[in-house]
Amino acid sequence: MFRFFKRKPEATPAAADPADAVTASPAPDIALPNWRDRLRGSLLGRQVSALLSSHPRLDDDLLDQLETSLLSADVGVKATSEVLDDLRRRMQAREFGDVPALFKHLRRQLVTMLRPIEQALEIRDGVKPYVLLVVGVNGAGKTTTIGKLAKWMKREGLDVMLAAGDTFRAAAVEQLKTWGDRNHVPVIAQRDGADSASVIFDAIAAAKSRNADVLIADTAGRLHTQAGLMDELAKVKRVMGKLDPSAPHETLLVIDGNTGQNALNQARQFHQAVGLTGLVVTKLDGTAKGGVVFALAREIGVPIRFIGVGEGILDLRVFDAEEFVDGLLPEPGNHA
Ligand SMILES: Nc1nc2c(ncn2[C@@H]2O[C@H](COP(=O)(O)OP(=O)(O)OP(=O)(O)O)[C@@H](O)[C@H]2O)c(=O)[nH]1
Ligand SMILES: [Mg+2]
Repeated sequence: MFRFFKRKPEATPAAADPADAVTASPAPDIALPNWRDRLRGSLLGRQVSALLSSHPRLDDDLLDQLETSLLSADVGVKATSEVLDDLRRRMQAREFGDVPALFKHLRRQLVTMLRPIEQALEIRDGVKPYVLLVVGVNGAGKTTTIGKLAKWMKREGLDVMLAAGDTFRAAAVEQLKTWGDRNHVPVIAQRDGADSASVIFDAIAAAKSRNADVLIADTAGRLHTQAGLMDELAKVKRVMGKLDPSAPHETLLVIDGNTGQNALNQARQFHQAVGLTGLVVTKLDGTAKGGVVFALAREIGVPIRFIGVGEGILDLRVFDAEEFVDGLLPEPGNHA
């Protein structure tokens, strides 16, 4: 009855199709050889791992430095103080024999914090088309994420269509069409400057008549503080509901992992405006700090469906709490 978009990583990459040639990494349902390295390169990963190897003694100084690392990597005050209070208490009770034991516990704490928001996207079989509305601030990675998702869904055997709901930025329609071409999926678009709600309405109608499984709607980037533009999103949702009262079935907020604590404000405002059902945190590769995922888990509570770990069509991972912490902070003794 349900289709879960979560798979165990497989050992062997599947045969590449020509579109894959543009990226260096294998598909999201396959273990990326380097995606953990990309996470580990984050500020949180680097600082905490360095602390582990440089600080031999269990003392207050270690905890102070850990606290600074967590805060500077965007873990946020709430999540950081919870972690530190617990570690301090356990250290005083002499629960840890050495520094690696403390770090092992830290990893467990972090996984526990992320567990509640680890919920894979489900595409219900009986719902056709299953409509995803993708929203977020400018440049967060919405259109790229849609391209990656379309790729993935196609691999799962789903019939996918895209709606070019970003009618604001001149090149936006072309950008989505490029992703459509690479994935061999149709893109429903109108002229520049058309009304976003009407494009998406037409696209749902087209997806219904073609009996498509999934429709993913792109939208223009907007600041969460721009009330008029946030109202426009609410209108998009209302108009979608006219064709299918249960649509959108998933409202995804795409957040740039480098946004810092502002990510919390974005999530709150978008949630209030359109009722989010899932998050995608992008750009966790490269220079990301990495900690914002914990702040989102602790303070927003909306499931993180996917993480983006690169610009390529295949650089998307289903969010998995254990896998994420593993990637970020390799187990003591497991430092590559
Ligand atoms: N490194 C990295 N770059 C990413 C990732 N996701 C997206 N990008 C890049 O971020 C930039 C913006 O991506 P878009 O997909 O155009 O962002 P958008 O939210 O659609 O932007 P607007 O439509 O202008 O609001 C592009 O250069 C993407 O290649 C990611 O996971 N990692
Ligand atoms: Mg875009």
